[in-house]
Amino acid sequence: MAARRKIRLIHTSDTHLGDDWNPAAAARALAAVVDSVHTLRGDALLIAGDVFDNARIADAVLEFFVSEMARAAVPAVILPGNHDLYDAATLYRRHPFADAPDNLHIISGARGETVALPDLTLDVWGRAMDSHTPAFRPLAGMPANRNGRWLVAMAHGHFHYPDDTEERSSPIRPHEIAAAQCDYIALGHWERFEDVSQNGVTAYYSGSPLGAAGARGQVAVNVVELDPQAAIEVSVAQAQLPLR
Ligand SMILES: [Mn+2]
Repeated sequence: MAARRKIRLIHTSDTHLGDDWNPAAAARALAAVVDSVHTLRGDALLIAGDVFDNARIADAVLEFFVSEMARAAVPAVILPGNHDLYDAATLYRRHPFADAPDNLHIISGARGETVALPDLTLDVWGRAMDSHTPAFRPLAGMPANRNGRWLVAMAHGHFHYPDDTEERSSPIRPHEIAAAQCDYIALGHWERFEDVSQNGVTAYYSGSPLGAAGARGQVAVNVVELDPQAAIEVSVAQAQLPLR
């Protein structure tokens, strides 16, 4: 059984690159997130869906993203969301991704896929969204075995509070978080930072880099510390960083 290392993850979501309203702002925010990986000495970057705003975006946006992931240098794990579905027409199979650097990992399995990062003693699991419907359950089928490594799940969907009776697409239920056999759940789909941990299972929305920031001219990311020696093995803090 591999000894788990102390590692630090940078978690964000909903960067919406190529959005029609303010594409320059979205690009600057992504660049600031990549800067944060260096500034905060992150060991890996997780982007939990809606990386891109829509499937019509230009190749130049995809090329920008791929080059930023290369600049991140650490492993970057990407989970498709409802704005950037992994379906038959997915943008993730367009040609800019053919030249993607080795550190870029795109979860593409709609029934669940694990990205193994043995150098970090880390497995990252997620289900790539192929359709945004009530039947798509982002946490269904999470593996229970941890083979001694950290297990982090990524999920893009709507958390239903216990008193929330509305039926929404890509639902995430409290009992599913409570029953999860993982160390952290990196959530995306909401613009705001939110702690939705249940029964000792740590689960947070990061919010979008700009939407979760406390002030103009800043971005916010989640900093996830995984430390096997600490009294609390998993801790999450929000870091605010300047836009360039
Ligand atoms: Mn979404």
